[in-house]
Amino acid sequence: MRFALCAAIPAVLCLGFTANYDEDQVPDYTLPDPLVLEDGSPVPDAETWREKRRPELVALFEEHVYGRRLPDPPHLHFQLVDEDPEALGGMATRKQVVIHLAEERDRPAIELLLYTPNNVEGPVPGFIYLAFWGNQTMHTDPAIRVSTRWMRGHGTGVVDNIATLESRGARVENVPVETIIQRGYAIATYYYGDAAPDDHARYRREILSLFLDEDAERDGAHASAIGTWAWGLSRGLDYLETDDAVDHTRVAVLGHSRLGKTALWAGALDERFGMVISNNSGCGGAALSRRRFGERVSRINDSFPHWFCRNFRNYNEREDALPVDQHMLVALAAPRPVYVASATEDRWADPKGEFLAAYHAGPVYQLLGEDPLPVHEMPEPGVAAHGAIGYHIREGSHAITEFDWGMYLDFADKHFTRPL
Ligand code: GTR
Repeated sequence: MRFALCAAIPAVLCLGFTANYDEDQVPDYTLPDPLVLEDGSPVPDAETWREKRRPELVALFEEHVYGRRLPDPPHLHFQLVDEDPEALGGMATRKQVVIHLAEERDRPAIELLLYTPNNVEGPVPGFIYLAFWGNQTMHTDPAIRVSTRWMRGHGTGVVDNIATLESRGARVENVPVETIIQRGYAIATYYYGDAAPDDHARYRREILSLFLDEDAERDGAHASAIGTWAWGLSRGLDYLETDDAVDHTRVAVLGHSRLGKTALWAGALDERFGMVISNNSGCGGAALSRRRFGERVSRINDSFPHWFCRNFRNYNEREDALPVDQHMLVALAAPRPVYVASATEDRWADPKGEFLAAYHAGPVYQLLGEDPLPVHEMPEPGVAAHGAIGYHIREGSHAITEFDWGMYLDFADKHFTRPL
């Protein structure tokens, strides 16, 4: 899926913004060192990383990029609204669970769809994935509840910002459910708009209505939409912790594009996720901001002012002043396996910047005794580079494809089958 017209054309004026796609025009930059504390002293060992540097970095990302994390929910109640032990022709068990977050209120609530394989002894490892236009777009299974939430207008089968029955299966290419099940994994999804509508005027209407008032943005580090979508992923994991079919210690959090940014932030905040996967996440996700290639901080803040906190706007045209860069976000997954994936035509997301963020997270992994990326240069398209940090670049455009999932399943096989 592509939202950015700017991405389609080499260098184009978009909302008065010209993207750079020329590697020679990438400025010189110095990345902040993930292994140097704010007071200038080095991080010599795993304990200093864990006790001092990691919390420092989380706080810096909260203050300057994604906004402060939300507190635990005031109320949490799981309502199983559907269960079919013979779903997908008998290969899987389907459950749909409404995660209630407020007492005596229907909303806010998150609707989780879960398939678990029937032919494998549980509990099984799995993936939790954010859906763009409702769980019903992920598969043609007619029992999937159709989202009734507000959604952005350009999805197939979305009329007047509401999903219609036409949207069933409209995004089947995003998640190869049968393949995932056949390989012995569970797959859970929720519609990100359950947590926060993806619209500046509306994003506070669901979960944030529990925590923020209308003046919230006076606080430069107010909770953002990305932070709220990430919080919702953690509530999904709260449910998975209660489901015996799933091994909740081996759940990979995975998202594409804006939801790839979200997956990285969710994995940074919530260390219960056993693996973190970012697909084509670009600016504000895996791509290094300081490269100023493709989409930039100023452009993303102008186009999507609710995605990040207000303080992030202080770095429009001033990327070098950021106290962090995105390799540090990748490093916050450590020592858990983390994966960054790019696509050759997705220059808006800066594939090289995504690769370099994965690469420069390496020293943190090494400090913690884990393998960094096994390569020093970007691999050829289609070739896997899988240490505890994984990377691939695939031929093609901005999307999550069966090929990407094949790589993620291989990576999960490699890491989730290791003795814990
Ligand atoms: C674009 C945005 C990107 C990316 C993408 C998406 O419009 O500029 O940062 O997140 O949307 O989410 O598909």
